[in-house]
Amino acid sequence: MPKVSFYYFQLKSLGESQRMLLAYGGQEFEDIRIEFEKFSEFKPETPFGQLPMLVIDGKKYAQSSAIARYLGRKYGLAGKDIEEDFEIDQVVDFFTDFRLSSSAPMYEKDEALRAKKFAELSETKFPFYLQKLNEILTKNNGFLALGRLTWADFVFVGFFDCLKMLLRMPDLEEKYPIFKKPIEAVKNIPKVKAFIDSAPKPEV
Ligand SMILES: N[C@@H](CCC(=O)N[C@@H](CS)C(=O)NCC(=O)O)C(=O)O
Repeated sequence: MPKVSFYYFQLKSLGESQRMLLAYGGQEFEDIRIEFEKFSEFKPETPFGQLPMLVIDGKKYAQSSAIARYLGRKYGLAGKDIEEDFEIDQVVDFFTDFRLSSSAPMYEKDEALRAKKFAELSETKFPFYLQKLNEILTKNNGFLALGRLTWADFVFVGFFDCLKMLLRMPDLEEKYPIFKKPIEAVKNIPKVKAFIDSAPKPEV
């Protein structure tokens, strides 16, 4: 078995999907959580100056979606042909658009501007993304793509708590009950559940 280390912060956010995928694949890995205060020292050690980073037998890889896609392929959670992969990729890219839109206000330093941006997005963009996700999950039998479990579900589930915080919607899955389906599907896989139960539990 290769020696695998996964580096991220003490957050779920962009790193939890890959941790859960590694657990799903039965891959032993060092789960390294860098302290925010120490990251500036560590930054030059990463391929693009950011985390997450996956290290396999000393070789470094970055970009959360690329890592999740790689692990999904490795552990049988990808498409059966390139058209099916296309379907998974498009939904993950769509979810990335939503993720970036939801985090946009956070980068606004001025508090009044941050509130304004959040209010605008809440009116113009978030309802569209949420409705579309609801449609996608309904069409796919409670999964993100292909009507079955794929690595896209891990991406969604890994970021979900962060999404709720960014949207300021702690009851998101009550408003959209079908969102519970991929969460239950992923978190109840025995190897994933064992990882979650034993891992640190950051809120988002
Ligand atoms: N496109 C990258 C974005 C990664 C990213 O934004 N990482 C943040 C944490 S969530 C980070 O490393 N921030 C520290 C910094 O940029 O200095 C990915 O998907 O992996």
